[in-house]
Amino acid sequence: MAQTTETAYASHHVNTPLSKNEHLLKWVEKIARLTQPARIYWVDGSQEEYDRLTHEMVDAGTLTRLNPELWPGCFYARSDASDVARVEDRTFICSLSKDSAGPTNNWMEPLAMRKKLKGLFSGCMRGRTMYVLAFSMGPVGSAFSRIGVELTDSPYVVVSMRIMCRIGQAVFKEIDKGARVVPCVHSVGAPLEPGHKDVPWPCNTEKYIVHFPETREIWSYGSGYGGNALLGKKCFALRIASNIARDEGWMAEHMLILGVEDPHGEKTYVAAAFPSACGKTNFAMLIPPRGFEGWKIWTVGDDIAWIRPDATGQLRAINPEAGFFGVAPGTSAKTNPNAMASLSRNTIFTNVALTPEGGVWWEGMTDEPPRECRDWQGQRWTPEIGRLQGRKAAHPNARFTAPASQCPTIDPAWEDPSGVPISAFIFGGRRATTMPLVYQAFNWSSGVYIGATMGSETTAAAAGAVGQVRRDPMAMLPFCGYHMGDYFRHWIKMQRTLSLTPKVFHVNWFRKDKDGNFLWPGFAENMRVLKWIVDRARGRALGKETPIGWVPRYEDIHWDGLEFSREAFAELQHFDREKWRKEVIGHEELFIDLHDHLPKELVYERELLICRL
Ligand code: SAT
Ligand code: MN
Repeated sequence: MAQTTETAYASHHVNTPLSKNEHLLKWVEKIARLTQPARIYWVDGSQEEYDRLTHEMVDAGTLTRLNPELWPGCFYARSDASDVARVEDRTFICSLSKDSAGPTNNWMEPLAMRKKLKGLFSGCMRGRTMYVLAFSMGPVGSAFSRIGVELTDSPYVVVSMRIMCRIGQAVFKEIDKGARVVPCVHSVGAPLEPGHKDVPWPCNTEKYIVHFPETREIWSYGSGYGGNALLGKKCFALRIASNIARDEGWMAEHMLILGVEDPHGEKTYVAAAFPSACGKTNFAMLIPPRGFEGWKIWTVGDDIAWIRPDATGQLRAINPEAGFFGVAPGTSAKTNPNAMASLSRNTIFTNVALTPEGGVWWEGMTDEPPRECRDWQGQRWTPEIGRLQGRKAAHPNARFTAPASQCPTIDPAWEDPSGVPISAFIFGGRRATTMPLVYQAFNWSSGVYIGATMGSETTAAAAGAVGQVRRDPMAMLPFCGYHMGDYFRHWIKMQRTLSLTPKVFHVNWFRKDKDGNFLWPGFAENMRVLKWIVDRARGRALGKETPIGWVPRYEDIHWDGLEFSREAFAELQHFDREKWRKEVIGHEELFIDLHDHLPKELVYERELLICRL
């Protein structure tokens, strides 16, 4: 009987399909029969279409147009209070065997999950439009790039994806030429019954973010926010792409990419992995401080890197994205002027505060808060209310969605289809103790060990407790789409395909003294660390050997323009044997979980580290 109702159902086609690909057309029909949207619309990606969709969302109350004098082309959205971050405990890797997903991923047997999804998605788009959104991760036509089609009932997702990746006509053309497609189905899980009024941010308390790595499929239900819903980002470019990359011999990493240009015009590119909300965007857009006249940082990407060896064995990286989905709180003209310029127009803000002039504000944006505003939940907020009730105006995971092309330091090669050459990898976490400002791995396998055992304090980017140190290997704990032990093995193996091995570093901008004050000023001053890294990568700076790796001596850092004493530097770099013993025990806990897939190189590295301690 269910069969009859499904087949009897017909959605109204708003426009003619933009692709002739039979598989795609059939799949769209199939998902429409399952989800029963009122309308099907093929997204062409044009400006007119964007204008129309945003206009409709303003009418529906999902978006507020910001004051065009102050914020040209900008919109503001408030999410449901229950839908504000990625939901890691609702994220699943449904590989055929549980062992392929490994102990760090939630797993469910694929058939059982498909049954579950069938129930959830049955009729879930009723009353809504299903958008057929083709997107390319990476420049359209690049050999690096990969294509997906997201079927979604959220126009907010459509307009956000238009900023975050390449979408529409040009991508359908690639599909018609025969490009492989990763099918992605997304629903906010809130069917609209006839006569019912919609809410500004439809979503469902039940959430499922599901990946089928073998068949390269993504199904997302119940959330409209960020990485849960913009499926090109974490779901495709990291969880599914990490599987593709392992099979094809490349790497999909949670890394920013930047280029350092020295006063002679020589450019060195590095890729850096920090967990969500640990300053990747700030680092990627760094402006060199006083004392670094003639130096320049170029931004290639702020979140994801796809990296592969070229024909000569040199690693090259692209940024598969086309926009920044950055954390708003803490972003200011002081901390990140390039981000502020990037988000000054054509940007969608979510869960920041709305000022009476029709502008946006968030904690840390200005020294002086606005006298009055509406907070991220639409409540009246004043600095006094904030103080008395301990309420923030912006949600800590409030975001801006801004076109990368608007970044003043965007690298001229950021869309180069063959990517940029990578000379160094940097790993970093948010650590109050133990970890020095910077150290360099002895070699590739000790570098992989450092990345694999990385720890960081949790942030508001994921739902759950904030501020606890957890192991976050390569900043990929929430994003690796297969067994973490196999992922380490893949890292180890990558070196065999290279003629030039990138140098590996670990940084920590967040070390504190015993009174809880940060020991390092961070932000632009991180340039000093970056210069040492580049100099080391090019084999022209000295360092000192320690049990954990190579460290700069005080005189190896370029201090012009900053007063920073030898003593302060010594405290920042201090190697505390007791703390490191505890640290290594922390590594062991992760390794116990992964033991039967752990490459022996990492076991040996751990032994060597213990011997040196
Ligand atoms: O996953 S999101 O895209 O929502 C942001 C992040 O956690 O890095
Ligand atoms: Mn991220």
